[in-house]
Amino acid sequence: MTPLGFNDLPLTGWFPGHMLKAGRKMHEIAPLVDLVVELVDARLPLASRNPRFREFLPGKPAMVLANKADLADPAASRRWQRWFEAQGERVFFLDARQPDDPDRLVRYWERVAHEERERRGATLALTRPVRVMIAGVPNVGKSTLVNRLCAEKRAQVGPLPGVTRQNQWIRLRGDVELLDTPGVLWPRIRDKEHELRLALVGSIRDEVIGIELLAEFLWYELSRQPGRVDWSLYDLAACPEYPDELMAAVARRRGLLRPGGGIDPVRTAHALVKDYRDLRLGALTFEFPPEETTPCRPSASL
Ligand SMILES: Nc1nc2c(ncn2[C@@H]2O[C@H](COP(=O)(O)OP(=O)(O)OP(=O)(O)O)[C@@H](O)[C@H]2O)c(=O)[nH]1
Ligand SMILES: [Mg+2]
Repeated sequence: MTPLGFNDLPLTGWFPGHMLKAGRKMHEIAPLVDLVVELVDARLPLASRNPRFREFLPGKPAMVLANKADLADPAASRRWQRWFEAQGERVFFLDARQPDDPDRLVRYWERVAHEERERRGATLALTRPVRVMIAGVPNVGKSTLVNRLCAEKRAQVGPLPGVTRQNQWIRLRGDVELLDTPGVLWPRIRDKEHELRLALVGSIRDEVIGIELLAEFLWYELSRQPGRVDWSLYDLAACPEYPDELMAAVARRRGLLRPGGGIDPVRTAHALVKDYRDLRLGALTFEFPPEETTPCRPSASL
């Protein structure tokens, strides 16, 4: 009998009611917006892309911002940049907490919105503010970006998915309005590994998955690119062959051994996941570009 793999486990089907409502609202509001900016997680640039956004928002000019680039492997991000460009998509990698040149981003959005107006035959400049919808899966950094681009902090931010519950328009200086939207997943995730990756990057709550399973999956991901991980954190020279060995090393290092030598499995799992999220194990990307495809149209430069 072959051992069970992660994909043999059932999906949780986590799709809280507020996401259904938020998706409908995005669809309703789409006619009012000039441009859709979709935030994805730089560590999972395709797997964190909600395929339904393009159905909700057909025909809208769009750009992809791959956020949390500080947590991703820079070489992998460069490969992704080339891949998106080859698809003719506008993409920009950033750390929303400190974007390099926020004004440049806003000026670029204005330009795209005006070009779109011209393309549709409008001869006059926009007579109302440029409206930009910020969309993306939960916890990807939408509200953080909105706050960075806005002089005063307006949008609520937090480390768990599901912080923003309603659409909120925020006026920037100049003539741009941003719409911060709640994070929206889609009802049918591809498979268990996909769901677990979304959980690792924080788009699905840990308790929905179970912290011990999440920690075991993290070991699996670390074992797939052992050369990029800082194993010295747990006094290890290399990736342990089995997840239990990693857990034992984490428990030893974090003082989570029980009298008699056993480990506290739940606290150890939390410690490992937290070390990863706090960037103590290294900057890692969990998804790599599919095979190179033929370019279809050139992407606009920022
Ligand atoms: N390291 C890192 N952390 C970030 C970045 N952007 C946002 N964060 C953090 O990610 C967490 C989620 O940020 P939010 O802005 O609340 O995310 P959101 O997409 O609005 O989340 P929901 O409203 O729940 O959908 C917060 O703890 C932020 O500080 C980034 O570029 N790098
Ligand atoms: Mg938010």
